[in-house]
Amino acid sequence: MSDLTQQQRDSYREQGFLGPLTLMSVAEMEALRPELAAVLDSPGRAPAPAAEQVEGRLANLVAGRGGASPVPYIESRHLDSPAVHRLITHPALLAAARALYGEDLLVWRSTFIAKASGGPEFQWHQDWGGVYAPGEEYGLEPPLHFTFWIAVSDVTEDSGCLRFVPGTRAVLPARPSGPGRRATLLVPPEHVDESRAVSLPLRPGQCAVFTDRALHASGVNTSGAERLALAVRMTVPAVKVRPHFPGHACTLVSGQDRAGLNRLAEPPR
Ligand SMILES: O=C(O)CCC(=O)C(=O)O
Repeated sequence: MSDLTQQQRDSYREQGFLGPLTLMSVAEMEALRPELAAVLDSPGRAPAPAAEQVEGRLANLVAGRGGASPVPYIESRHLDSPAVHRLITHPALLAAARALYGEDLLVWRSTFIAKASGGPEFQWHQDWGGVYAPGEEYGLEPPLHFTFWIAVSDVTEDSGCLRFVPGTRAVLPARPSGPGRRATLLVPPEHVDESRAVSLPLRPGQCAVFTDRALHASGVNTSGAERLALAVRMTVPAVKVRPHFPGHACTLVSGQDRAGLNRLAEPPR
């Protein structure tokens, strides 16, 4: 994949998401898998959150860790793992990101999302505002971010692929999924026209890119195998990012940081 076509760029602006985009072959991603599995077996820099913060989305991500917080294992591993850093700076990903947002680009977060066999659905939501508690500021000023969601395993209808309602650009009403301070904000069914929803299955090594207002969900994993993805959260240097754990820093992945608003991380060795 090189730069995107004008039609792909227009479609992204119109629909709020684009994919599948192919970063590498299935064989190449499968060859990377043992290295990524080793990363997921050891903790990185992000500390486990306080108990009252392990709600909603995070609770869904507790897969096979005996109830221990998954956060140190899945959160922003590009800060300590060269293999994950190579993924977030993959030339094809960056070419697509530049075609959509210009030369200067930051990764402010990445998260491995392991949906275990039998793992639950993610209900309809927008990433806009969903990272922090209702009433709390978003953490990005101004609030602009977009996600490259990379399939590490096969991501099929059965394993709970992403689904989108195309063309959602408005910020929709949302309710917290539960009582926790950091519960995911979910869009209630009356604001979701499921009849228009489209599924986006991905082969290992493919990705989708979506905006922070893209209305998306994913189904229960009935495939019998773990569904593994890496969600790469990006923005531009003109956005001030609130550090979300001690030692957090942004990573400049393309161009220059002419704004100087954020602490920048060196690539891991
Ligand atoms: O991995 C999933 O099933 C949902 C992911 C998602 O909602 C996101 O990355 O914003």
